[in-house]
Amino acid sequence: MKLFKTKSGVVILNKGTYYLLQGNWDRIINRNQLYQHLLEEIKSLPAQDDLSSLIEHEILPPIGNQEVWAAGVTYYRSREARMEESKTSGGANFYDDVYEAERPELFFKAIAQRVVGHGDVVNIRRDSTWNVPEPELTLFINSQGRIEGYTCGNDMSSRSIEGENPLYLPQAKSYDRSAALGPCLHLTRRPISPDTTISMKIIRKGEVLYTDSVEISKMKRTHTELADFLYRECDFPFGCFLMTGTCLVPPNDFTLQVDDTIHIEIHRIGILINKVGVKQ
Ligand code: DO4
Ligand code: MG
Repeated sequence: MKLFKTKSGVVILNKGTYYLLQGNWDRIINRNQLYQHLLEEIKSLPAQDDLSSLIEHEILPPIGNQEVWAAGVTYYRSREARMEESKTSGGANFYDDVYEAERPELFFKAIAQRVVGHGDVVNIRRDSTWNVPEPELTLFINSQGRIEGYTCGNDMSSRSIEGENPLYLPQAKSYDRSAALGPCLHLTRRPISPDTTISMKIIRKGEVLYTDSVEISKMKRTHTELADFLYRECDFPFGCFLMTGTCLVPPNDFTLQVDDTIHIEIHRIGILINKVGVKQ
């Protein structure tokens, strides 16, 4: 089941049938057993004609008052890339240590105001020389700490700022339009399958400059382990989005440019497409 937040209400797509649900997004999504709950609720909603044009023209990021957090160095490829970029700063060992440690790296990524949705523009920083998208399976965890849904996430990152000094991580990661979520919130009866693939394509002037994909089973940690750590000492009254880390890192000579297009696809969830811009 997919939930699209739109300007006209929440479009639910279940087994090829569309429903339109009115109400507050935060209240709709913050329930235990959300998938089961909505399966019951749509029984009393009229099936609608094709609402794909509503999704196409009125889509919003699938977020309300939730915070967005992110996990780091959860895949070996990210550990490798971070160690490489930070070797001159002397920070390389931090990444090796956190990959092996019991406690994961979890960092605050964004409030909803800094998040964009499908079809919108993500920014690169004007004071950064090396910028990449990070395609990440993103969990929706409700206020009770239960993982209730999934979406595609882009953890836009400045590798030049992060590589200069690990203490600059918040500036490398968190700025206006530094996070994209969407296109929908995907709800499943059971936890997402480990053979789910994440793919990313970066297009410049019609040419595909980078394309790769990975299965989420390559991740070192489990989703519940990340969620449990995040909820240890934090309450999230509206629930929370948690990006689970990247495994896809373009080669070191690649940096994003304004007008590039980023496609992030997670099997069964959908495709999140964003153009790259810069603050005006
Ligand atoms: O430690 C730096 C950030 C790591 C990250 O964002 C990732 O692995 O996805
Ligand atoms: Mg990341």
